Amino acid sequence: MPRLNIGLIGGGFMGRAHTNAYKRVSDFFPELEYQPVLKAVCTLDESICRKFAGQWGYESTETDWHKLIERADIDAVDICVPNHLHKEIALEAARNNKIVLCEKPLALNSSEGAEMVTAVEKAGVPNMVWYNYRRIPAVSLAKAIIDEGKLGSQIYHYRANFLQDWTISPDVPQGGNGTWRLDVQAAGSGVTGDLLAHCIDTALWLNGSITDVSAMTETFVKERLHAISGAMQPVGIDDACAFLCHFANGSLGVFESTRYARGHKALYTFEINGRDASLRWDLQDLHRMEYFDHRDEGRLRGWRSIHVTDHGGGHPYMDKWWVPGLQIGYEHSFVHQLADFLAALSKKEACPPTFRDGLETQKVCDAVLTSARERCWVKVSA
Ligand code: SOE
Repeated sequence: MPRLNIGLIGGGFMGRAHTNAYKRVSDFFPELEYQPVLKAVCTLDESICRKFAGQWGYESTETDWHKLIERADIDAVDICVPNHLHKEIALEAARNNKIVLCEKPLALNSSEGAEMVTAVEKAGVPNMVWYNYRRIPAVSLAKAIIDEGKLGSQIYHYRANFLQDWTISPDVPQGGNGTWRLDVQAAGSGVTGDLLAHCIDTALWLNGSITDVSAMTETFVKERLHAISGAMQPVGIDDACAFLCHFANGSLGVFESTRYARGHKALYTFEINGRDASLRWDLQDLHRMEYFDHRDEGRLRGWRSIHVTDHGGGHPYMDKWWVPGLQIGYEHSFVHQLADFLAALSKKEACPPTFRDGLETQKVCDAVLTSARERCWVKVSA
């Protein structure tokens, strides 16, 4: 079985989620030709790096990502560091002919994203962005249902939310481990790039391209202590963002995201309404897809709650896990995405979302932020 030597850069939450996928994928997808090997992990702090390597089973450590990329025994570079480092690492990895896997969002903005697309495409290296929610079985099922045209000849509405509440306290610092998402230099934006990017990626996949947007953003806490500089600094990220949009298929979109919705930890929901049917999904009930079909007999017509765990019923990915009725979770979405990537690699095919797909999401994020700043409708750049 060919081995695929992984070099992971970053040892945080996403580093763990991806590593779990590398460890699990061959057990549950034994038919895959490529087997990931945890070759090296890289973080700046040597003791953290060693601890991570020991806990997760990486063979070696590096504290300089340039060195990791230059190593001849690394086949794939996985970028799990704050957003402002994605571009530089991806460009160097592509120059060194490595496969490049990048945590979302692809970049700080679409001009950086475009450079990254050029780099991987010029080098001809396989690439993918970790928009993992596509591979939750209920979301993949939604995609199949939509592609079969079951919602009807016209789609009217797409709405999505991603709500959290973890930054309400003004004592949460910006910058540093875990809180770099509040530092505009490291993150590029706030909820737009962190949370709405997920909603946008799923929406583009399920409902096609977005043509123009009208957005508003707010920064509720204006100053925060910076964990690295130790100084109070203005906050440059958006704490909340909502936008309206038009899709190319004629439907209307409404998106909302915030880290100030008290009581919500990670409420990601979407709903699509078509001429004949609607469907909706909720991350906190992630194994269910809700479906309403107006063509059902009137007396029995109503919302169905489909428990997406039955591979006999054709539910995506579920044949890989347990017996029908037993559910899986968040971490499995990464295993599925990796399995799809490895299968595509064997066939020498691209596995979406590629960097090019990630760039489309980035362009919508850019248009959203411009619209909020300029208080007007903005076209998404071609
Ligand atoms: C932020 O809290 C966060 O961890 C995002 O960065 C992830 O992409 C999202 O899946 C969950 O929330």
